[in-house]
Formats: sequence, structure tokens, C-alpha cells
Amino acid sequence: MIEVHAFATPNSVKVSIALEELGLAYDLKAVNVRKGEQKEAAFVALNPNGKVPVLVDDGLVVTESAAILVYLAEKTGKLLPSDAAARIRVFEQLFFHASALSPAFGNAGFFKRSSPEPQPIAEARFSTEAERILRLLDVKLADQAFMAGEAFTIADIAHFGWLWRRQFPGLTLDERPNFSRWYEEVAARPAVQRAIARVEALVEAPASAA
Ligand SMILES: N[C@@H](CCC(=O)N[C@@H](CS)C(=O)NCC(=O)O)C(=O)O
Repeated sequence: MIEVHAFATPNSVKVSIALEELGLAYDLKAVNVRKGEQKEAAFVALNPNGKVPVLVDDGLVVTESAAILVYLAEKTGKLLPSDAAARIRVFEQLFFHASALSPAFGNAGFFKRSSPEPQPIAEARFSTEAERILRLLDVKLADQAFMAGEAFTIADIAHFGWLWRRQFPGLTLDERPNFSRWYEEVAARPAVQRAIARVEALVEAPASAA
């Protein structure tokens, strides 16, 4: 069975959502990042980068949430269009997520909540960038139902992970009507709700890093 090493985090939940959407069975193993289990030897042997999520499928180890989403979509032929023009829209959003949205949200949250000392310039820089990205996607969603067009794809799953945890960087969708409409629609999907429940349950689960 597919194994997923994860926690209740923005990047982890994406993998669980994809697996639930695709109807694939998986064994979810808790790596408690609040206790630093992602830096323990057993886990680093799996992912030298020391971060969740990691997926293991029949001995194949896949790291990086965007790569895992592509792997699962290609394995099943779902959630990623085969038509070249539609497919590249999904990849645009995945790369945009990994290089822009995810670092902006993560760093805005770090400088707002976790930095050992206040760093106002860094906090402002990443918060401003995160707001700019929200505005950009809100405009996109005025003209299309989902992030990469009219179909729900792994691009939506990627962005949803961080939007689900938007309180960490102190962001809201209050002034973003198109983004709010998209978020509510994705959050209401039964597979998304099952995935969130499963990763949230890891917080209480006994540690099992690898
Ligand atoms: N680019 C990676 C980022 C993974 C990542 O930052 N994971 C976080 C949790 S969402 C983590 O493991 N943080 C603990 C750490 O960095 O030590 C991906 O998309 O999978």
C-alpha cells in the first residue's frame, strides 16, 4: 500500500487530498514536525531534505509535494489534463505555487509568528508579496472556475494546502470574493474534508517517523 509520511501541515494535506480524490488507499504515518521528528535519522534517510511530505509507492520514494501530485496524477490519469494546452496551465500553477505562493506564505508566517526576534522589513516584504499573490489569483478566479481553467486539478490541490493554513501568515480572503468562492467550493468536497480529518488526527497520533 502507498505510505505517506506527513503531519497536519500545508504541504502534507495536499498529498492526502489527492489520494482521497483519486480513491487510492494509503497508510498515513505521523512525522511530528513540532517535535522535530523530520530531522531524525530514520526520516532523513527517506528524505535528506528533512521535510514532509514523503510518499512511498512500491519502494519508490517521492519527495516535494508538487512532484508527488504530478506522480499521483500520472499514475491514475486523473486531475491533470492530457491536452498540452490545458496541461501546461496546471504546470504553470504548480511552479507558481512552489516558487512564489508557498515561500511567501511560509516566510510571512515565520516572520510574523516564529522569528526569535522581530524583523519588520522581512515580515513586511513577505506579507506584501503574499497579499500580491492573493490579489493576482483572485483576479484569475474572476474569469475561471478553478486555478488552471474550468476543471478541478492538482493545481487546486496545491494552492488549497496553503490557503487552508492562511491564518499562519495572518492572511484572510475577506476582500477576495472570487478566491473565497473557490476556497469554499474546494473545502466542501468530501475528499478534501476526509483528507483534512486524516492529517489533523496525526497531531494526536503516537509518533512513527518512518
Ligand atoms: N517544497 C517542499 C516544502 C516542504 C515543507 O516545507 N514542509 C514543511 C511542512 S509543510 C516541513 O517539513 N517543515 C519542517 C522543517 O522545515 O523542518 C514541498 O512542497 O514538499
